Amino acid sequence: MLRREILTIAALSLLPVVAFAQDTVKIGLILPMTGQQASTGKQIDAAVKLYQAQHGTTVAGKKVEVILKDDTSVPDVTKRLAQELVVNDKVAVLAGFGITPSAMATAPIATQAKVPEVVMAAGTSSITEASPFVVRTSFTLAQSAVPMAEWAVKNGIKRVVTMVSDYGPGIDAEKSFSDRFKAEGGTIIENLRVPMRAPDFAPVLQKAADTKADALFVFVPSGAGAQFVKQFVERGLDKGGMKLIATGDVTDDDQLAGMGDAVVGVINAHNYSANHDSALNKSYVEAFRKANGGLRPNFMSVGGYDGMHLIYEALKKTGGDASGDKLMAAMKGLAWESPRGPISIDPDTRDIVQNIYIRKVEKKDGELYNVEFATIPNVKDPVKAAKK
Ligand code: VNL
Repeated sequence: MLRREILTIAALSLLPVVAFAQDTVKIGLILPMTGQQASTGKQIDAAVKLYQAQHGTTVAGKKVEVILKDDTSVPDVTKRLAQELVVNDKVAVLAGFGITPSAMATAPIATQAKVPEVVMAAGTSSITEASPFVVRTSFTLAQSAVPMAEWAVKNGIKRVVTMVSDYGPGIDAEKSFSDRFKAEGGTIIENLRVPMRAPDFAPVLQKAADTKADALFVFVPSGAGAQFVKQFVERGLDKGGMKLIATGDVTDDDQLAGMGDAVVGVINAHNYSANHDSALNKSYVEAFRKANGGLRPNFMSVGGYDGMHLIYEALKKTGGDASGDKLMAAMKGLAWESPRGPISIDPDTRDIVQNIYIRKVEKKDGELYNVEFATIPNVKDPVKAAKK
């Protein structure tokens, strides 16, 4: 073959690739699909797939393609994957992020590449401040911990010991709970922490028991709740008179059904329960279970589902223009009904505004659920609100 012919063939074969690239909006979805946070990856991946099955894969004339990568919840891996997705795959959006360190490691890439980073799981307040391209559809820990502290004070709990996972979201939960509890007249006896990776709760649980506090306030990340409850029960703490109160990460729908009767009556605060009473949530839970062998959706799943909704609605607003600046502008202020209730993106902080529910673990039709009994509407991240 002549050199010129080869070149022509090569050039022609490139054409459809170029056209395809322009008509396709790629989302790089980075999740922990294996390792300690695998349940979070599984829930979000399933929710993203459900969203596309229900809403189609074309928006504003563009095909939306999701590229899933497993970061095993190791932040250096998250960062490398984010770089590859931006440089090689030319993704228009980075999404997912099972834990705070992964979201943080990606923020400089989002800034440099001007690619929106949609945080669907991680909950440390400061993540949205790490880049103007970060937007969050999950939650912050202070959103749950502050209402939990207020409920505790109003319900006669006077002396509390806290126990959290020793990293970003745990430190936010500890501080926001303790500050509000003290401001309302309560006493914090001790702030205990456990390692985030492979935690053994036994030694801290012993310390907590020794304080003879009225209540133990706990945050552990999604996926660690069952192990915590097991050790809580093994130490006999469920019968010791010290109440257990928590953020809803502990009584996670993903694991709650297997936690046993020891958690019946546990009061906790959070943004989502599979038992949330709305028509939209009922159909969401049913569709999610049907598509995933009966799996119950948890709060991580709605972070993924709503993250997809945010991207789809932003693309509609820009008429399919997926440039980072335009997408970010379109995302600010969007409001919609989620399976968890009404939510919006705060245009000033790019963080989620949502209802927080006070719930009690109860048995319904033989299964454990977080049953909502009080609603604090439209909660903005209290950490950012306090800085203003
Ligand atoms: C984080 C926060 C992760 C809350 C969680 O589960 C959670 C985080 C994996 O920011 O790392 O329930």
